[in-house]
Formats: sequence, structure tokens, C-alpha cells
Amino acid sequence: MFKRALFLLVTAASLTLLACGGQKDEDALMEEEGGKTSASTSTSAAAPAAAPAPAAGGATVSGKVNFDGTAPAMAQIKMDADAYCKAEHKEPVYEQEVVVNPNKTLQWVLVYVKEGVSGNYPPPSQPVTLDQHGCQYRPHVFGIQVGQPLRILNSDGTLHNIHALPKKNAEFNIGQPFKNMETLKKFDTPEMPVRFKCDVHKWMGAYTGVFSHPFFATTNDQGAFEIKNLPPGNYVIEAWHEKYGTQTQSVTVTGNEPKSVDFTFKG
Ligand SMILES: [Cu+2]
Repeated sequence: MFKRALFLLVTAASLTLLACGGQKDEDALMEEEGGKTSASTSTSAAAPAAAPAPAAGGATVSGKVNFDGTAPAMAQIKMDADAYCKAEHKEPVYEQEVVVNPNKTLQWVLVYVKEGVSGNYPPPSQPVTLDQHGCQYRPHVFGIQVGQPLRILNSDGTLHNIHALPKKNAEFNIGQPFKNMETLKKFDTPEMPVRFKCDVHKWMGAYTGVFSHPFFATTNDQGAFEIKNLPPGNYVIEAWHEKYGTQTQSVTVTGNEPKSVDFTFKG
């Protein structure tokens, strides 16, 4: 009896908090950003494109992350523990730790400028969305700027509990029991990488890199990445993969010339 009453009380309190919290967060964000528009940052895997450098100038650094070796077999994810999750998939679902593309490149490599960026890059007001969809995180790996809103969305009709495990930023742990729930979060300081897990579904995992600048991209299903508008300077570019670690290369930008940087991880 007491337990049930407590449960109802907690649920009602959570709903009230969530209902108010979401709106308050959004208002606060709008206010902070003052509706100003800043250069949007593509954090999804950018398709390789031959687009000219935008008006902001600087170089486009693009390339591929190759995979040398035999692709390890990824375990099939068993979603039997949650009937909703299981019913969401007609085809088998596999772990995303090592995704080798048909063209022998690696997906989900975060490529970013590690050293050499100077100047101040205010965060875009446009959020990065981390969606919980089919009981998997989408995207699996992404970058975000310090202060940029992270929109955590539950597209599933089941409970997810998103648990961020940073070492420099504040840890958070949020239950999202209902479909279409959203929570806005921000990171205060650069950190690479930050892991997310779901405390309900042990197979769910994602990573972000938090940067003080917009010069980062994640490799797509062609293994390609593209970092735009990099001003003249000497830079260290780093590629990070959750299993294979990091590699770095130096690049010098003198104007708005395109630069090509390829990496190879050995399996
Ligand atoms: Cu979950």
C-alpha cells in the first residue's frame, strides 16, 4: 500500500518536473543564445562533397579512415529483455563497436583538430540530437561543442535511462519513460571521449567528444569525414576509434585550399 502510494507520488512529481523542466530548459537556452545564428556544425557523418569553401573562408580538411585487416565479427544484440525493443527489429541487430564499411573503411571514427586552434568559437544554438531509437543510440559517435545544446530524445515507447559518464564534466543520469520525451543538456568543458550508456538496456552505448571549436566530424558509411572552414595555421588532426584508439597527423593550412588527410587503422 505504502509502496504504491510512494510510486504514484514519485511518478506524479517526476511528470511535473519533466513537464516544467523541458520547457524551462528550452526557454533558458533561447534566452542565453539570444536567438542569434551561428555557423551550424555538422556532427553527423558528413557525406563527401565537392562543395566550395563557405563564405567564412578557411580550408576544408577531408579524408577517409581506412581499415587494414579482417573485420572482427560483431556480436548480435539480443533484445529479448525488452519486448518493445525486440519487436522494433525484424532484422538482426549487431554491436557497433567496429563497423567496417564495404569499401574497407571504418565508420564511427571521430576526427577532430586536437592542437592549433586559436580564437573563440561560440557554441551554435542548434542542438545536436542523440536519439534513442529501436533501443539503440543514433548516432553512435558524434561531436559537440562546449555549451552547445545536446537534445536527448526518446523515440521509443519504452523506458530509457541515459547515463553520461564524463570525467571532467558533470555526470548525469536521466530516466525517460515515455515516447518523444526530450531533455536538453550541455557540457561545460572540452573532454574526449564521453561515454553514454543506458541503465535499462545494457547493450546501448554511444560516445561524444566535447570540443571548444567546431572542427570535428564523424566518419560515415563510406569512411569519409569533412572538417570545414579551418583558418590558416598549423594543426594536429586526431582520429579516434573506440576500439583502435587514436592516430594523429599534422596539416598546414595557408588559405582556403582543400586538404586531404587519410588515416589507416589496423585490425
Ligand atoms: Cu535503453
